[in-house]
Amino acid sequence: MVQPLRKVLIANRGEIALRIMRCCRDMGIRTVAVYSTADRDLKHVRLADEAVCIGPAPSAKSYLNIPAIIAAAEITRAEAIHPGYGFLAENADFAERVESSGFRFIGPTADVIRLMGDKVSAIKAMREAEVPTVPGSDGPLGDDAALNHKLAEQIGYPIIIKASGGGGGRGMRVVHQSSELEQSIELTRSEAQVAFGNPVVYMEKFLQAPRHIEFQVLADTHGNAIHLAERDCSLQRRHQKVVEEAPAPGIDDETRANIGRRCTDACKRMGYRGAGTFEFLYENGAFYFIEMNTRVQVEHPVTEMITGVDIIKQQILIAEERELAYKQEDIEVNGHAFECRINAEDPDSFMPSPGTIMQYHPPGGLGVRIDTHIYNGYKVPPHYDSMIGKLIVKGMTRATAMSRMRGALSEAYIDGIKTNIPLHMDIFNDEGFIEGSTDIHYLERKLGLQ
Ligand code: MV4
Repeated sequence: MVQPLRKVLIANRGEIALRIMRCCRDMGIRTVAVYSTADRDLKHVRLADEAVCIGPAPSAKSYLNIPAIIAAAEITRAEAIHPGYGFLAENADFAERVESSGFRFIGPTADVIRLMGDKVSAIKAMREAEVPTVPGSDGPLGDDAALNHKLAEQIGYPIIIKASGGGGGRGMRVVHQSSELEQSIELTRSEAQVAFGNPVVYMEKFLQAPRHIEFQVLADTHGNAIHLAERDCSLQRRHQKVVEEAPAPGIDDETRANIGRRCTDACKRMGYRGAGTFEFLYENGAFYFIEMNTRVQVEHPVTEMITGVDIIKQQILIAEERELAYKQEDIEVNGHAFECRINAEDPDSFMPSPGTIMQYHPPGGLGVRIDTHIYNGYKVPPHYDSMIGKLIVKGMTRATAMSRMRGALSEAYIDGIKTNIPLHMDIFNDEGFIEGSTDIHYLERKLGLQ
């Protein structure tokens, strides 16, 4: 049964809230913005049909305040809630309370979010679907030291101990030799108990210089699933992505079709609903699944630029229980896209640089897209993530997209706050990056040398 949505509440802030608001407007859906007292002047708050203040500046009292968000949906008679990314986007309890309060959660069901949030159960689900995973413990580690040693020898050092409740770089420890094994397991376990309230840990072979490649999927409530090819997100610092691109350099059509098919099969098996991302490490020509994200991601625009598919619109259509209008054969990769995350930060120290934007001159032209909520006079608050927007470019080839990004970066002008635009300039003039020969440690290595 198709359930057309007439009003959507956007449970987020900043550029993604504006991105969702614009999409709803395109679709003729009314929007409700929710905002903290620090965010009264956000662009989407001014443009939304309705806006509700949900609490003070600290996220814990506003954007993470589940009762306040559900109350805002009730008083405005919204029909669905879009969580964006971050905040409550992968909180299974939130998804559950949204739906038990009579609203549609624009994302997967709570049980699938929970299944993917637990890394041990996510990996188990992937093995069952024949998605390639990292050689490892195939489940939680027990307390039998001899057994753990045997397992580590079989896998081969170095290995990595990861918390099942972790993810995104939290709760992991590399072990180089057997003399460190028992202590490392115990340390990771106790840290995991404190950080996630879950002492379960597992073991994987530690891949020393992989790339981070992820597949974008869409799955509807009728058992259809497609993939929108992959992104390379290897350029990162302290687990924060800095530049992303699509498609990933050097991945051929056959490999893409093979891994993409395994991802869509996995979606069908687990009853996945909505947009999702399968994260892989890629080393020596092989893919190894590590985690799944059950939300729209910051870097979704690079995929939109090369496929022409509006991912936010697809999320909403899927929430309306419509059948996907695309078959896998309809999806073509065209050209190449890059995204630079623009942060309000010192380009040398990486310290946040909140404050008032005195002048903003955005770049433009063919193949240039800017997703940002900033404007002249906008005051970047100190309370939230320092990302203030994304500069996305598309070109026919990787090289033309790259020179277009250089041009756009040189045209961009933001005065009043510091930004990482100079860092992006350096990256787009880096020989190794231009060649496409990076790995997940490349940027940190480069920065260490400077
Ligand atoms: C790994 C790994 C090497 N081998 N797993 C870090 C974030 C989390 N998503 C998983 N992470 C890693 N898991 C194995 N078996 C290296 C990392 C890793 C990493 C992964 C993706 C992007 C950036 C990274 C930076 C450091 C370590």
